[in-house]
Amino acid sequence: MNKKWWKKSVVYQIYPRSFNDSNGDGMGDIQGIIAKLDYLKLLGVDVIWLSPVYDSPNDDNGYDIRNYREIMHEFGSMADFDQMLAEVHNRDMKLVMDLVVNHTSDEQEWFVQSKKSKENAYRDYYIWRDGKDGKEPNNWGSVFGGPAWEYDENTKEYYLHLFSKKQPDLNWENPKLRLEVYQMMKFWLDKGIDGFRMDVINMISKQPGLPDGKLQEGQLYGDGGPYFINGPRIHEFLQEMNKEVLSKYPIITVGEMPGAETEDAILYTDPDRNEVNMIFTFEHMDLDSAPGGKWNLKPLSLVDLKENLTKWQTALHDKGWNSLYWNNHDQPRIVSRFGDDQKYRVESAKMLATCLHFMQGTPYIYQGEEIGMTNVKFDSLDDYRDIETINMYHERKDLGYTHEEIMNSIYAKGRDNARTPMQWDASQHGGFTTGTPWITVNPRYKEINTKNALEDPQSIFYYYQKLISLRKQMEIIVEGDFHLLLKDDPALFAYERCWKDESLLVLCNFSGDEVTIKDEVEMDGYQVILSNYEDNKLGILRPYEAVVLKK
Ligand code: TEU
Ligand code: CA
Repeated sequence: MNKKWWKKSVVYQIYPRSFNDSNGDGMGDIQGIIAKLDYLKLLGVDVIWLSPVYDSPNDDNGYDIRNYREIMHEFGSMADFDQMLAEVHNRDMKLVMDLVVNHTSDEQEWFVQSKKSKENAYRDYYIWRDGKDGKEPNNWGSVFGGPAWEYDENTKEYYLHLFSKKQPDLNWENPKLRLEVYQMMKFWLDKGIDGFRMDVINMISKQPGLPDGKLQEGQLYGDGGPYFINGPRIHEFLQEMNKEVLSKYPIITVGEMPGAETEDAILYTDPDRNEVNMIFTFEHMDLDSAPGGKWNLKPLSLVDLKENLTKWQTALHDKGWNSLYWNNHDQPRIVSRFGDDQKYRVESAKMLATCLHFMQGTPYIYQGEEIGMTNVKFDSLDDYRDIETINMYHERKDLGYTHEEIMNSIYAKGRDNARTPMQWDASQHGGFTTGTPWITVNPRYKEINTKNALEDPQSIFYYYQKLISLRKQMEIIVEGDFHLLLKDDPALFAYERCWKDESLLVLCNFSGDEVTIKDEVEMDGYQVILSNYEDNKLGILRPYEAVVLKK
C-alpha cells in the first residue's frame, strides 16, 4: 500500500449524537450511521472520523471518557461497532476514531482509584497538588470557565482540569499511564480501525512546576497556555507513541493542536520525525475574534485570512502536511460565518468549498457542510446544550453583560451551531429522529436537507462530490505549490497552484458584490474546469462566484 494514501484522502467527520437516530430515542447512534454509509460513499469520501463513541457520562458529549474499551450505550453495543467497522470496510472506506487522552472522565476507574488516597496506585495517573495559601495551586483558568483546579475534600489536594471539572487531566510524566494509553490504542487498532484523531494532543506535556500564567488586566485567570501548549516533552511523548504503537499499523493520524504555529507543525508532521501525519491548526478560526477570546466578535478581514492560509500553505510545502477545514463540532457553520446563509447560501457554500479544496492538505468535511447547513438562533438558553456555552452565559451574566449581548456571541460562535441534528428530509425533525431530538433541529430543515440536495443536480452536495473526485484525478491538487495573487484585494481570494508544467488558477469572490479581476491575473491559455455559476464572464466575478481554471 502507498504509505502516503492519506494525502489523497478526503475525510468526513461524524458527530454521532447528531447524525442519525435509528431507534427513536432522540439521539444519533451507530445503527443510524450504518444506515447512511451509502450516502457517504455516494459523496465520495474515503475516510470517516467519528467523534467519541466510548462510554461516557456526557458532561462534554463524549470528550469525557468513562471507559475506553466500551461503546456508549446510547449509541449501541460493541457488536454494533464491529458491524459498522466491517460495513465501512466493505465499502472501501476507512474509519478513524477520536483519541481523548489529555484527560478522562472523573468517573473513569483510574480517577475513581486516584481519588481514594494519596497512596493509591493510580494517584499519579492524574495531576494532584497542594493548595497555595488556601487557594488553587496556580492561577490557570479552565477552557470552560472557572479555575483549572478542583479541590478534593477527602485527600485535601487539588486536581488539574484544563476543561470541565469532570475532565481531570492525565499525568503524562508517569510512564505507567503512558503504557496504559498505548495498550488501549492497540486494542482499537487490532480491531482494524484505520487511525486516530487526537484530541488536544499538544497539551499533554505540562511544564514541571506548573508556574502561574500571565494575568492580563480585567481577566480572572492567568494564561497557562505557555506552560502546557507544545510543552517540554511533547515531541518525546509523540515519538514514543509512534514507536510503540502508530508505526506498527498502516494508519492515518491527525493531532488537534490549538496554539501550534507553523514551526511547531513542521516538527509534528515532518515524516522523518515519526510523530503524526498532520495536525488541525486553529489560527484561521481565530481571525474573527477580538482580544479576550472567541466570544468577543470581530468581522473577518479577508486579507488576514489570505495571509494566514498562505503562510500555512507555503511553510509546510515539502516539509510537513496539514489538514484543511472550515468546520467541525466546535466551530460555527462556515456558510453563516464567512459566507452568506441567506440570498447566496448555495453560491457561497460552493465558493468556500472551492477555496479550501484546491489547497494542499487533507480536506475534512463536517456533517451537514455538504448540504450547506447554517447556524441557529434559539431564543432561550434552555435550548442550548453545550457546557462551554452554558458556563460562558452565566459567567458573562455575572460580569454584567446583557442577555442580548451574550446571545449574539452564542449565535455567532456557539458550538451548538454545529451540533443541531443532521437534516435528512423535510419530515418532522428533519428525518433525524421519530422521537424528541436531544437538541432542537435547525428550523430551516424543510429547505435544507439531503433529500432536496440529492434531487437537485446543482446542489452543494454534488459540487462537493465533484471537488472530491477532482482531487482523486488531479495530482496537482495534492502535490502542487501555492502562490497567493492579489494579496491586498479585500474581496477576492485568488491563488495559483503549480506542478510540473501544469497550473491551476483558483478565483473566489468572498463578497456579495460583483468584482472585476485586475489585469495582473494572467488568464491566457487557461480553461475553466469548475465554477459555481452556470456560465462565466471571465474578468468579472459575480457575488460569491468561484472559478477554477487550468493550463
Ligand atoms: O477541543 C479542544 C479545544 O481547544 C476546544 O476547547 C476549543 O478551544 C473550543 O471548543 C472552542 O470553543 C477538543 C474537542 O474538539 C472539544 O469538543 C472538547 O470539548 C475539548 O477538546 C475537550 O476534550
Ligand atoms: Ca438512538
